[in-house]
Amino acid sequence: MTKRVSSAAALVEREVPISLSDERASAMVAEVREGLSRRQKELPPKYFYDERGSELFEKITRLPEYYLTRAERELLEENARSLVDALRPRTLVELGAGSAAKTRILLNAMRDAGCGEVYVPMDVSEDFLAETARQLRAEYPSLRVIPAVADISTSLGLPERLPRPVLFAFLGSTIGNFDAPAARALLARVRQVMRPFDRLLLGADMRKKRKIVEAAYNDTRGVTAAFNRNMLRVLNRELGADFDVPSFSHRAFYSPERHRIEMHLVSSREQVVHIPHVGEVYLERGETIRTEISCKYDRPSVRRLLRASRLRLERWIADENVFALAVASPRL
Ligand code: SAH
Ligand code: AVI
Repeated sequence: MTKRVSSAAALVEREVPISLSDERASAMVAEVREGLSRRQKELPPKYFYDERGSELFEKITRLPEYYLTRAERELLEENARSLVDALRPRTLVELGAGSAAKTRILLNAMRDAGCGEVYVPMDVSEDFLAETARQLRAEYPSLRVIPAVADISTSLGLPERLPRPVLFAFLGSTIGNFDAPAARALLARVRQVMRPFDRLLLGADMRKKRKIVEAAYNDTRGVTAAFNRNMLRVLNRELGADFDVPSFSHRAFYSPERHRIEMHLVSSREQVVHIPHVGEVYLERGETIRTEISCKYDRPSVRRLLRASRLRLERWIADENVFALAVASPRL
C-alpha cells in the first residue's frame, strides 16, 4: 500500500541509478524538487517546450480563441516599418523565438530598409530552434543567423561583438509567464547588455474581459490541454519520472485580482509519482500542480515593470485593450 505523506513532506530522497550527466538534467532536478515541495505544487513553464510542446504551441497560435498571436501580428504589420526606420537595427536578438513566425515581419522590414545583418534567436527548445534557424537561413541568405540555446530565466548568453544598434525583441507576451520579480530580473538582464542606441520591443497581452481570456486558455479542440499535459511527458522522458499523464486534467482560470491566467494540472485520483533523484510526490485527488501563469497588463503596469528594470517606455503601440507593443530604451 502507498504510504501517505503530507504535502510539505511529500518528497523523499531516493537513490535511483539514472545518469544526470548534463547541466540541464541537474538544474531540472533541483527546480522540479523545489517546485513540487511547495504547498501549491508548481513546475516551470519552460518545460512545456520540447519539440512536441513547441509544435503544440504553434497550433495554439492558430486557434480561433487564442487572440494574442493575431493581435500582435497585426500590430507588427502596421508598425514594423516605422520601428525599423526609427532605429535602423543591424542586429535583431529575439528572446523565446520559437518558430519566429511573426519575426519575419521585422526581418522583412529590416531587409527592405537595408539594415539587417545578424539575427540571434534564443530559445530553450533546442531542436525546434535549430529548425527555425535552418529555415531562416534559407529564406534570408544574406542574414547571419546565430541561434543561441539559452534559459532566459537565468542568463542571456549573448554572442560577443554584435553589430549595433541591436533591437531586442521579446514577443508573444512570454514576459507574462514570469511573475513580477522574475520579469523584472529578466528585463534587467536585457538592460545590462543594452547600449544607448539599442531598443527593446516587448509584446504584452492586455487586461480584458474574463470570458475572452479564459476562452483563449480553454480551447474547444483541447490543444491547450495537450500542451499543458505535455510537461508531464517531458518530465517522464527527461527525468525518468512515472507521471500517469491521462490521470491529469487541464484547468485554466483567470484571477482578476492578480490579473493573470493560471494553468494547472489536476490529479484525478490520489497517487504517488516517482521522480528519480527528486523523490516520491504524493498528490491528493483533486490536488493541482500549477504549470504556468500568464500575466496581463495595462500601460501603467508595463511602464512600472520597465522602470524597475532601468528601462524607459519610449513608444506605446496598442490595439485598444487587446495587445500592446512597448518600445523601451535604456535608462542611464
Ligand atoms: N516568440 C514566439 C514564441 C512564444 S512561445 C511567439 O511570440 O509566438 C514561448 C517561447 O519561449 C517558446 O519557444 C519557448 O521554448 C521559449 N521559452 C520559454 N521559456 C524559456 C526560457 N526560460 N528560456 C528560453 N526560452 C524560453
Ligand atoms: C508563450 N506564452 C506567452 C503563452 C501564453 O499565452 O501565456 C503560452 C500558452 N499557454 C497556454 N496557451 C499558450
